[in-house]
Amino acid sequence: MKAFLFDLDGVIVDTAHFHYQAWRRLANEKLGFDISEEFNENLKGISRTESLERILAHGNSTLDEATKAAYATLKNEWYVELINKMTPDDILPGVKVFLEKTRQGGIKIGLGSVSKNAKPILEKIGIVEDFDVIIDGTKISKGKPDPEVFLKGAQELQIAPHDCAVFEDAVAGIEAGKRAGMKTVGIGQAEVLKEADIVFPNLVDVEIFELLQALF
Ligand code: B16
Ligand code: MG
Repeated sequence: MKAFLFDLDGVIVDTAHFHYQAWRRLANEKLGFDISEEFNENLKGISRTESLERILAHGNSTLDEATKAAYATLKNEWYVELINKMTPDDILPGVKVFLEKTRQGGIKIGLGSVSKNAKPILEKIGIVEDFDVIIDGTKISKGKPDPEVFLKGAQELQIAPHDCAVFEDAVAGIEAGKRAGMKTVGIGQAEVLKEADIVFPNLVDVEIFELLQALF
């Protein structure tokens, strides 16, 4: 195993809650319906435009393309207001230590996120320097479950996909990792992330050697 590729939202930080707040505000103020936290699960790892499509379908609503673009921009403005308040305290438990162990183990570190806000978030939480490569929504044309985001990460690191492991909290992200031909580590609930090679509730106390043994 030569590289670990990390998803951002749900693995490094919990921005899913901010995405939910901003989408909910849009649904309430502009679309005239509500979305539940349970429905928000369907938006994890899904691109901004596809998320809006899913919300509209959920509320049996349709909009013209110009309005969709305006609403996606508005949601992002509200989302950016929320992430601007993030600090290093927002890094999820176990992440910093796990990144250090990864580095010490001689394994490269990459980010594979479909978010166009990924880099500013890493800067806000002070860990942008920990990444050898950052692939985000500005560098890809297809969101998860398409494998593009992880294949680009491997390519930029010049490491073969089968020598990479993907860390993901979303079903769409695990599928993307598998389609890329990589090992997959689920972060969350095993009942949800059924397709992952192994699942941990979070990165607290995860040991590299034991993880690699479990994967092979
Ligand atoms: P943005 P990830 C994803 O990040 C989120 O899980 C998803 O909810 C969001 O819609 C997507 O980024 C796009 O984000 O609007 O900031 O470009 O899980 O791939 O790190
Ligand atoms: Mg995620």
